[in-house]
Amino acid sequence: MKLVKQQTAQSTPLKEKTTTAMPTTRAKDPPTRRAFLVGATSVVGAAAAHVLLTPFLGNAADVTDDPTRVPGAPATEYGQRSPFERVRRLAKPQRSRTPLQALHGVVTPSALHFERHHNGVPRIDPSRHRLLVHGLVERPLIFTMDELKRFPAVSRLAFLECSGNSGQEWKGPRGTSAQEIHGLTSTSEWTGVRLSTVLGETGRHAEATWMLAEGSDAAAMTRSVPLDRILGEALLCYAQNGEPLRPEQGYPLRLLLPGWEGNTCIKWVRRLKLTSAPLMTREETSKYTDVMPDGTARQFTFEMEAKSVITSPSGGQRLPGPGFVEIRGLAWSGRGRVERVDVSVDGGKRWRTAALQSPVLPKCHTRFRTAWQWDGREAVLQSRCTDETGYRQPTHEELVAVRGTNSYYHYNAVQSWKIDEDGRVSNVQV
Ligand SMILES: Nc1nc2c(c(=O)[nH]1)N[C@H]1C(S)=C(S)[C@@H](COP(=O)(O)O)O[C@H]1N2
Ligand SMILES: [Mo]
Repeated sequence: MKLVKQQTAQSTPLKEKTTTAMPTTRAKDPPTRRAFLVGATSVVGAAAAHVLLTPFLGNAADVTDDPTRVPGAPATEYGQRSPFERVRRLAKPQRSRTPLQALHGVVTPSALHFERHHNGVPRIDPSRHRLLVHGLVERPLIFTMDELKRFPAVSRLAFLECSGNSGQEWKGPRGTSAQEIHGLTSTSEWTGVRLSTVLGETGRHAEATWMLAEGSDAAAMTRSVPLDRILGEALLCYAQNGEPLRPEQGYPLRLLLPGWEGNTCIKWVRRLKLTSAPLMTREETSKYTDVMPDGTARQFTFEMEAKSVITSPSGGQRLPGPGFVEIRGLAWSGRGRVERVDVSVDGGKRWRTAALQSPVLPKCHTRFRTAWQWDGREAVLQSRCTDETGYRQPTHEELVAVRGTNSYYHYNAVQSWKIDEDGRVSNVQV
């Protein structure tokens, strides 16, 4: 096949200064810090030698009783959080989970975005990364990252959820915390070029109805997606929350199909092939299909349906005592906006409508809150999301009635948190 190098209006592609070097320059730049630390009265002698070896903000023990009496830390090149904050992902080699119960608002800090990879996070030099677009196109093309960044860009907030999220709950209340059960979903602001813009360059044959996307990780993960259903919103992203994608999220380039199961959002994407039919790869046959009660399998179940979870109070937490509690949580739908979230404190007998934090964006985590006076007695907290299509999040019983328990993916039932008289919160199914 003849590959034509991509050329746009001007022949010299815009050059950007590469910023691939790790920000390790602080180690070679001690004078400012030394001057500062010598001036700090509490840091002298042997302690100073120790402190000079660690970034100032990285050591909670260095905190003084009265911060108004010592100069503060100098400016830094790349920030880090307070040493008092310890919230972390729950990480296993092939996945890590977002600590939903510890977050505020709707944006997931990039360092806490969940990860799912089938064979590790590759290290990719963006200057050598290429995207090949071929198959049923008029002009097969290869794009560099600079060329992709030169196209008109778009940014949007969107959640990304693994279809295996909460999957252990099919078999009963298995997980303990919101993070452990539901932590394979996160929200970022994503920036990139529309897939439709790129396909505008390559052209497309009339029979090109599907697209295969392939990653350049050791798993070389592939998925087929129906082209006309994704073209309106599909993005080839190179940025997340204002900076380049994290390696875990697909640096330097990933496909993002807002609202669709995470596995279709191929990371480290190197190849797009337009085809006339799905290619029936492993990830759409042996994996990512849903076995129904009669033993047949649903295939190509792309949309993540409406779901919600109360993140506070949630499993593993403990209420300090009776009185005011703000019930807080997240709701989302792969089919559009969250229309309403109802909350129950009596296991689903009575419901009240929670307040939604604006803006309520389509295919994006939405924060809900409602006030509650806990009387100190046992209670079961639930939230139930209704999306703009009118779809209402099912109870566990309703979901199992339709899907049986042969499935692993696409579990979106109402989460129940039981509060004991001593304030302890645990995972139950009612
Ligand atoms: N190339 C490649 N893309 C991939 C994967 C992978 O293993 N390799 N995992 C997929 C799965 S199963 C999910 S849920 C999402 C996870 O995206 P994240 O790690 O940015 O949260 O990436 C998808 N894209
Ligand atoms: Mo996934």
